[in-house]
Amino acid sequence: MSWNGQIKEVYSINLTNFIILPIFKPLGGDIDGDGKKEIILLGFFQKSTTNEITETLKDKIYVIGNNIVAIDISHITGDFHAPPVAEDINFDRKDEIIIPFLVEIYVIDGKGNVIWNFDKVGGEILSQPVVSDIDSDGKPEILFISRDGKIKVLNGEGKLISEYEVWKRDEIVEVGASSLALVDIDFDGRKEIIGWTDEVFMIRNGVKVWNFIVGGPKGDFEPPLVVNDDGDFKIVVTFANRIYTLKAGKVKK
Ligand SMILES: [Ca+2]
Ligand SMILES: [Ca+2]
Ligand SMILES: [Ca+2]
Ligand SMILES: [Ca+2]
Repeated sequence: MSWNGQIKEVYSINLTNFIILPIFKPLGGDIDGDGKKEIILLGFFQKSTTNEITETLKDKIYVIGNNIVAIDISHITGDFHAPPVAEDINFDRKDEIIIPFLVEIYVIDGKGNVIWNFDKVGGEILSQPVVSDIDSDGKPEILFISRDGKIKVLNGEGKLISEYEVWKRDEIVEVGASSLALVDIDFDGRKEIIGWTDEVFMIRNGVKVWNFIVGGPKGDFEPPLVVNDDGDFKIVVTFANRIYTLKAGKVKK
């Protein structure tokens, strides 16, 4: 394949009265199971003809496939907080949309039906959830960091199956948290969990095995990038004008 040096617009769509929240990047997900991904946007639908956001706003997810479909989620109450994610967590070949609110997670299908919600998050949800099969049993887990300093691990049915401690501090920790990178660094069939708050950390078999203090911002964390350099993993964390590249080191089995 070669690139002919050209780029063309496939389509552009004017979403009248739809306000996309800046922190929510568009998601790709196949929510109708036809094998093609839709573009999923989360935002507010504004009925008013004025530019003011009014009390009549309804929260909607826009799904852009061959045509635009709006999924009304105004029956779900909560404040948008961290970005949503689209993954198939129940093996029906359709991606569900996992929406983290301040203190609750909702999973909805492509019609807006609530599949489950989970509200025992232990304080606000700090990170975009990630979906990954961390124990290689063929079933996906959903992981995020909560204000109580723990990574919550939910199964595909929304049950809390594990909690892993990231920080143990008495004072209220004000920093935010990145979403988590899940990589099997030592090739033992279980994924290690790498993330960062004011420190980069790695959790292996449920226990924090190292941390590296980087300081940095209090919010808007880019997820860590884990690069496999021929089996020699490097972890890249960037913020402001700094890049940290860490070597995970040998992990004893
Ligand atoms: Ca589709
Ligand atoms: Ca599904
Ligand atoms: Ca699993
Ligand atoms: Ca491992």
